[in-house]
Amino acid sequence: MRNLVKAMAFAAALGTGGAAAAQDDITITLVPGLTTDAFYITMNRGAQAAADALGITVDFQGAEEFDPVLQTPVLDAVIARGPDAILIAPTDTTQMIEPLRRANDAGITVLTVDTFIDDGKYQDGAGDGDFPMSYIASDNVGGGRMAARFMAEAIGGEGKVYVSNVRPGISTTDQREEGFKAEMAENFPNVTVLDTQYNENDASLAASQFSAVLARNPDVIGVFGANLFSALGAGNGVAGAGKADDVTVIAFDAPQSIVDNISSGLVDAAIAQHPAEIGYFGVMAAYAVLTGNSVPVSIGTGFTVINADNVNDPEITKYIYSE
Ligand code: T6T
Repeated sequence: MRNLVKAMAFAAALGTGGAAAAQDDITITLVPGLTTDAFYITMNRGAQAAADALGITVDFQGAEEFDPVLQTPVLDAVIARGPDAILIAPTDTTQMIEPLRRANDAGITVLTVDTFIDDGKYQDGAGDGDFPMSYIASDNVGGGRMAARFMAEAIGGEGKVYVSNVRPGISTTDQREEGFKAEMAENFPNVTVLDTQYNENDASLAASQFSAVLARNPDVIGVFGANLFSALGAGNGVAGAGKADDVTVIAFDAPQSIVDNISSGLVDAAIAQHPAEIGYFGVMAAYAVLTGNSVPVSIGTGFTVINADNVNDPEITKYIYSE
């Protein structure tokens, strides 16, 4: 197996004082959900910081849209180049299992960041997608629950809200919706969660969906945008309908555009993930595996909530995603 050979070569190099040469030889490819999303650009920044610290090479190869049909050929090209490890945000829980198995079968160490395949519980002997070594990500169910609590508080614990989401089959956004609905059902029985609107990561579609929901439900008072594009579109839709004062928008993700919407009062709160942390610890975990160390099967990263009270605090603004 390629990884074992690498680990043995590395161990041998350590013994002869040649660690730097062996480290230089390690290559990891980070495959994001899509390349043009500030979330993954920030994740790559963290990954590069870890690569610099370790003296290894991490490259960034992805598709321009969040789509398993587009991610698969990118992944196949990466497999053909044969990095030591692939850190990937798989764009579908089931459709990316077989493409990733090809990487694993080629002897490439696979770890997933942000999203997972199968049930996300790796190395437990169960399921088709058990082979990745670790999953490094936010607690997305917990983040969805946080969003529900902020929403419920902002709307006084009652009224109609909905989730603007990407599409079913994406682990992160599915889990955020699950957490949001579970929290409302358990603790806020007077909040009605209307049907989810799926926008395919298209902020314009998410904006027009707000108008359609408003036409059917003139008393809608809240939207949870379950990722960057959903939240941006929901905010634009609310603004376009002249409802900024009446409708609460809770955003998942924190690019500058969402933060600007917090400053203007359009968005009430953003749950910022820590994508740089995901990239940093993803690379560190891959490196640990490649050098013969064991790693946790799951590594949880944090959140920072941004709202009008803290939006100018430098300790908070450092979590705004890079554009
Ligand atoms: O919310 C992030 C990421 O966590 C999710 O998996 C897909 O959407 C984003 O990249 C934001 O656009």
